[in-house]
Amino acid sequence: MAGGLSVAKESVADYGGRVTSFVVLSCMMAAMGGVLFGYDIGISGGVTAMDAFLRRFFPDIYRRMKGDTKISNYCKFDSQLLTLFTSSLYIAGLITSFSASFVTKIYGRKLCVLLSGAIFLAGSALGGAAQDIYMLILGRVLLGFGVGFANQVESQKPGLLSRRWMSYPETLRMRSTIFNGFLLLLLLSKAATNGCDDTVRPVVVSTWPFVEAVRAAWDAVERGTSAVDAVVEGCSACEELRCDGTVGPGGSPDENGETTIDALVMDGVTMEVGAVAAMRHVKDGIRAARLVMRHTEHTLLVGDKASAFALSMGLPGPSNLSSPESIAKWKKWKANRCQPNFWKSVTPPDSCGPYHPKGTENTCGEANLMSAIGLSPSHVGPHNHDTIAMAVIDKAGHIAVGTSTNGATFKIPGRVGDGPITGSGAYAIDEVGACGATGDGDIMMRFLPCYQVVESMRLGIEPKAAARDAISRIARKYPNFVGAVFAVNRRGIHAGACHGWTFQYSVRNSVSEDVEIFTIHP
Ligand code: SD4
Repeated sequence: MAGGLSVAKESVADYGGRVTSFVVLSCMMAAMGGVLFGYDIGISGGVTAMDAFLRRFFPDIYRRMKGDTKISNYCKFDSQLLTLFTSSLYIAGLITSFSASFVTKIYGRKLCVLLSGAIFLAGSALGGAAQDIYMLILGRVLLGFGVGFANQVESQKPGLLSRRWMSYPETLRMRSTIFNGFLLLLLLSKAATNGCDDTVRPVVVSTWPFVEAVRAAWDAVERGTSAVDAVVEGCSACEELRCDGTVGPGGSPDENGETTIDALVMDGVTMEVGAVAAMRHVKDGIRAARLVMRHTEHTLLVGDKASAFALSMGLPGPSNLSSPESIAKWKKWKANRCQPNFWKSVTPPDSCGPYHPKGTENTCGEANLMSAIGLSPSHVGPHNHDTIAMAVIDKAGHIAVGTSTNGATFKIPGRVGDGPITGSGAYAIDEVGACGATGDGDIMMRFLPCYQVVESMRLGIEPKAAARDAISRIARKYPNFVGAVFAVNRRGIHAGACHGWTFQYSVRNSVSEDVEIFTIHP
């Protein structure tokens, strides 16, 4: 790039003038042209790290980037096409610069400047309208031609040009004009880039490959439904489908063979939460949670009282939540002397209960205890489960989360997992983003991992680092725990982290054609 303050002797002689402030300013403006290159380096680097760009033009790299946390970034971006995209501008600029001086000498400066400007604009237009990567590359090649040519035109000796085409002051004015124009374009494009909002919305994110549940939420949010209602639609679909037998009725029998349900819904705008825990005889966990949120001042209702509330508010039931599979599973477990189970430091250590703290006598059988506190042993209730935790960002940008699960298999009756615990099973704040969790809820709820994730994102930490941080806080204290979280920020950027198992989460958004599954390794 031409520029600087030196004026060739012969030029000064031709002009017979002085180094005026106009000359100095013109040269400074010329020097600013160099910013174009620096800017482009920044732009192409930044663009190739943008989710929306990669999803559209390099879906394979995008999948590698999101899906496999074990592979180094160098390998994820290992693409000759991506390298060609980045370097095409510089190669074109280099090649053009070899010939620009000669062409300018023959055809004149004005024509060449106009031509290079036109080529540059054509390159910009092509890049803006690009439908595929080849149009993008061609656009960048044209940009390179334009910049390379214009720079060399500028570096023609002013004296030589002035002798042939214009007076020296005119060449200076022209130089100034060119670079003012360059600078203006630069500022405009920079402003446009800054203003460029790569927010993706609506977005649905869910734990595990619960594809139908995500589709149900997506259909709802696409119709214009609120984030809260879309979350309820999505989790409810999972309950009905019993998502791979892991959510809703028919799974995770407790020690009595009964399935109970934990569920939560949270509105990231108002921070209202409704949740039910250890709910019996009602299969609509997430709808019961929404009823708690909408029609009570409470946050969490539990057990039989949660069931009574849900039934009184019109949800169907009472139902037997057991399934033939959950009963068979439970019988097998009983036949295996109730092993494994969730007891510790009790006697008997390796057979069915009743259990007592180690070192104390068995003074009261289970049946006696139950009748003493006025309860009958639970009916067999089926259900095995995992957790669906789901986040939705709706068209208005509002965020909601929900969970539904039938907890841990062979749990001690009365146990509540992390699913209905705000900040543990899920959490959302409109201005920041959301998180959903799955895994060993007994341990995870001690750390409120989703609260941690969202608060980290509030401090500016990217979703991936926030998710990893929350998981590693748990792993430091419980190296053998099994669990995972997903994080999604308000712009729709998502990530996952896990420990002790391979985790998958599902995403549907406005730039994907269907639900995408992302795999995260511990
Ligand atoms: C729970 N977190 O109740 C649930 C279970 C789960 O994958 O998510 N399993 O502890």
